[in-house]
Amino acid sequence: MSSDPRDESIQYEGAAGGWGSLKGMSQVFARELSTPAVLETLMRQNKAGGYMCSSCAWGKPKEPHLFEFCENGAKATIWDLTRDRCTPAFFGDHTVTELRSWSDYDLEMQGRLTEPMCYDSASDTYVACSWDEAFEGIARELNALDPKSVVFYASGKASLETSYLYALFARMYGNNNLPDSSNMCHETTSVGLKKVTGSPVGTCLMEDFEHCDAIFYFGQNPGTNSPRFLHPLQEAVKRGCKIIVFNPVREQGLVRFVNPQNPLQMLSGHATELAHMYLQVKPGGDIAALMGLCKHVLALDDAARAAGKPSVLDRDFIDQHTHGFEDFLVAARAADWGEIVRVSGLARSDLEAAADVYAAAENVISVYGMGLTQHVHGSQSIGMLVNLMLMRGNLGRQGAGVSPVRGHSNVQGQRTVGISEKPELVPLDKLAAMFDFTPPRDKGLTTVDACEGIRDGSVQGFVSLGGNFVRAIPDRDVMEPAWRKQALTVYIATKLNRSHLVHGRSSYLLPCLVRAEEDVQASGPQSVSIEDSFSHIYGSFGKRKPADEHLLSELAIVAGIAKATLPTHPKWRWDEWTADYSLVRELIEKTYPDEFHDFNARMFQPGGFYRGNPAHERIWKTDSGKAEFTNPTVMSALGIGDAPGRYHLITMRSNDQFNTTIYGHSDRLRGLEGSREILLINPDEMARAGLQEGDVVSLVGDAGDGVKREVHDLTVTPFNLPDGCLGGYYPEMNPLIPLWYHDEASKTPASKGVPVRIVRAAG
Ligand SMILES: Nc1nc2c(c(=O)[nH]1)N[C@H]1C(S)=C(S)[C@@H](COP(=O)(O)OP(=O)(O)OC[C@H]3O[C@@H](n4cnc5c(=O)[nH]c(N)nc54)[C@H](O)[C@@H]3O)O[C@H]1N2
Ligand SMILES: Nc1nc2c(c(=O)[nH]1)N[C@H]1C(S)=C(S)[C@@H](COP(=O)(O)OP(=O)(O)OC[C@H]3O[C@@H](n4cnc5c(=O)[nH]c(N)nc54)[C@H](O)[C@@H]3O)O[C@H]1N2
Ligand SMILES: [Mo]
Repeated sequence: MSSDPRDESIQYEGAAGGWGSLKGMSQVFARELSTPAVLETLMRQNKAGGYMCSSCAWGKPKEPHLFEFCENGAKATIWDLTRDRCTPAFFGDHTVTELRSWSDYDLEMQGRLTEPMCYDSASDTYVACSWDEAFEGIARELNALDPKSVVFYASGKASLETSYLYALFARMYGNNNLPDSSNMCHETTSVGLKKVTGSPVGTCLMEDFEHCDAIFYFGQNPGTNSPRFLHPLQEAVKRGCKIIVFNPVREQGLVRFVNPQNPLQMLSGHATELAHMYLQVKPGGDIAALMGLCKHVLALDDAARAAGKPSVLDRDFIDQHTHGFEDFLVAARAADWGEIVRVSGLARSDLEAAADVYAAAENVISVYGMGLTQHVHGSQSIGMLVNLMLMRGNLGRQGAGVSPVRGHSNVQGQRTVGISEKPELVPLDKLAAMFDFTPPRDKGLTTVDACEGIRDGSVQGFVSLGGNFVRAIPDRDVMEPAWRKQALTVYIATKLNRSHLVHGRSSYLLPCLVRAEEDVQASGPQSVSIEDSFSHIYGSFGKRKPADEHLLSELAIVAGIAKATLPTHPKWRWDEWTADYSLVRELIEKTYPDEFHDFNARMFQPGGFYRGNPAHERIWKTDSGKAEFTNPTVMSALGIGDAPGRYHLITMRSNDQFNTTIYGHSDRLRGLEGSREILLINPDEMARAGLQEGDVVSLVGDAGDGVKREVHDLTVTPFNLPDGCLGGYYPEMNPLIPLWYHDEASKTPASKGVPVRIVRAAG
């Protein structure tokens, strides 16, 4: 396929941003946007002293724009601040069995939950209860269960303060079963990047984007998932920085962009062309593509040295800071161009041209998202990406580094303050001393482990701090029935979703405040804090009137459950912590003094405060004490290879959704409107398969394990994609992903290369 970003193709070619993004927002939310309080909230979004958007984890600049929000951040805020309410009367009118037949969209459209609800099996409805009844009921169930059989999931939004107490409570209760949405997302980074750089998070700061000469951009879709990233990308391109994109899909956000904050661009409609080269790599083809880049950089180095010119490699850096280079050299020289081209689906000349850009650039940043992490060998792709960066010392200096773009607004921070199933990552000795208890030391359950436990009955209780777990996980058709065999499910949530209806024998729905809302406790109004993709911590202060008088903050709910469940202890001050969150920040500071010193004083600093990252300082906390070159054991990141009739399915997000929350049916930036029940496939593959546009087909799993996996009624839609792959939406496609199909190192489900076959509808 062409690498020319201006190429016309069978999909929307308008720019990202521009009038479209304003229209996208106002069409969906005309009614809410007319409310002055909503506009006032948006004006405070992502600004020092304001409130931090609950959508993505992109950084909040020191000098914010007048409107420091994007189309999708605004949608998330407005979605939270809806006027609709899902009250006890609603639950009285509908049995849970009936509600299970509703669409996910219709469930969330009922609006904000208002009162704590408890499942009543006699009437098959959720009925209102008091907070005390909820806490005591949950405590009774938890105390009747084996602590090892209970899971404490978190979905990446809740604040640092709440997350710290949540993890503490799980450990006091007796387990490390603290999977996070990160286990379906960037856990490949937490494990894979840590292995080679010693740091589980990105090494870049936001300022680095002002100093880079090239950006190598893998499998992340900023136009939809982190739109404020388009501003620094546009500025970088204007400075002459070259962006090289590797993505099977031509995402418009990376092709061209009209800045909605720039009146001249808005009026003239003049877009900035972003991608210098757009390489439509095959799903899972990144290891091969990166190997091609590395091979060509080596060839350039050989040629330079033969000609008596300076080395293309940063040999001083390699000698001083890395381990394993000689072995990697052997592997890279041995790698076969034929295989690289076949697996990546890219032309050798394109890879060489991209490597020329890499070698000519003084400073390079690599960016990546789910396109790398959600593969069976995703951690090896990250290893290969770091190999490329290490060759020219592009780590730990200004304008260079690795920048994974995280998902939920505080997903990185939740890990920082102890939500982790990996006890070795948590300062347990310190917690033991601070709180006078014996923390469990055994390994906790990841998301996939938790699912296996639910399937085989060993997990009997599931507490969910946000999220919509049963919709987000693989193998939905196996998991949903198994889910209901649990003794207890507890959901701390803002809106009704599918997971709440697939409940355990005893089940509680606990409605909470959102981040934009005022949180008043005994000591007065409270603020909370979050961490972004660049390891910066920000305070957030909500001002909106709460959606309902019965709502509690997430922190108060967690503390309420903990207090009711655990014995009293003079050091376990749940009421005091709830009354004054600055006391919780003091605990965080005491637990992590290097990162969080002067936490309360620094949290509202413009641009946030940096908690530091050793790899950014070229301190490598790896086994060898150096940054690691690694040799991939495979060329394709896919877990299951090609076979006749088999396709590799990419499950993707539309522009009108936040994960399992569907705002509407417009995927504007891809030119796809009106339906999510579609199957994207390129016209050549359509012809080979004898399919016509508009045909209705099914997808069936092709993982070879004998388990039946199916999704029906998908409309065939021609789309610009590489051969051999298909596109469809997450979460609709989740029944097709086998639970065991995950990254080998981190167990992140491999949602981007799912083996499937197309089956025509009968008749
Ligand atoms: N508006 C909005 N914002 C969001 C979210 C949302 O749903 N809506 N979700 C949030 C969350 S939790 C997360 S994790 C992030 C997710 O943000 P992203 O990391 O952008 O995740 P995806 O949209 O799932 O997919 C990323 C890209 O990977 C490409 N891709 C697929 N397979 C491959 C491959 O094999 N190789 C390469 N190179 N590319 C591939 C896809 O075409 C797609 O463009 O966004 C966060 N922000
Ligand atoms: N096939 C496929 N599957 C995937 C992915 C994929 O790309 N493809 N992506 C994966 C990724 S990256 C992720 S992160 C997971 C996401 O998985 P989750 O994080 O579990 O799911 P979300 O859809 O983000 O959760 C939405 C729900 O959270 C609740 N909620 C919203 N705001 C708040 C709040 O402020 N507080 C509380 N307590 N609750 C709130 C609402 O009730 C809402 O219904 O899905 C994963 N699953
Ligand atoms: Mo995510």
